[in-house]
Amino acid sequence: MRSQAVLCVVCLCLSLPGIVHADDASGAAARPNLLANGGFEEWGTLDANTAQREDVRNVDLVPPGTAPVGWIPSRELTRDQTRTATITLDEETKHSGARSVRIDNRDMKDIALVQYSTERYAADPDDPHNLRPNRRYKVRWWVKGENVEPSGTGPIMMMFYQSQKDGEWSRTNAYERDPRPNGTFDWEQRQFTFVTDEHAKWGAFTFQLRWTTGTLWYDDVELVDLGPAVHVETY
Ligand SMILES: [Ca+2]
Repeated sequence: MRSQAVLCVVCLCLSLPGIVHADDASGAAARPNLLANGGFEEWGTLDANTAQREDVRNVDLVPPGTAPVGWIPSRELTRDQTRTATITLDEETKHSGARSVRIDNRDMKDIALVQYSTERYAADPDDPHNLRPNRRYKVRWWVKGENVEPSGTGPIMMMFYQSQKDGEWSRTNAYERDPRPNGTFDWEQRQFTFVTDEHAKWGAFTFQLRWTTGTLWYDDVELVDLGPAVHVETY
């Protein structure tokens, strides 16, 4: 009886269209990655405008003056402007390909690495990297840690998307869920999903060591469009 009951449950799950999760490993793997250089294989010199930003200059970059293409390093500004955080091209520790990005933080100031889905506030309607309205997205990535010591919110992947309605912009945040990375651990994949509203235009994706010391490596970051969002109305 018990095996029959289990079989029936399995059949029920397989027969319900709503139960077929398009965001499982096989489904998501077939979808294009909307983030550029998620494998951190391409590195280049920062453009002059970005390199001059004070929050960017506050990060030690290895090799000097370079960053993963498409990503912007940023360091919380401090009164003493002491550089105690490093973003490094790592060719020894990587999840796939030849490279990863390594972030070291030696005090409680924030350090971040951010990618915008498209040119901010200048979204071209035809830009395939724009976030589209009323869609369900998944962001996932691989991370490895060494001596990660959170104090507060811990290291996170944070994204936000911007919506524009009647000329006004509004921001919606989504975060990696607990438990967040802690201690020393080997490569693991983490992920979350989010749904855009009807006015969504573009988004930003940020790895951030917030009130946290230690070393984190990131690789194979993906953003995939899982399809139309399903809105449920209650009467
Ligand atoms: Ca890589």
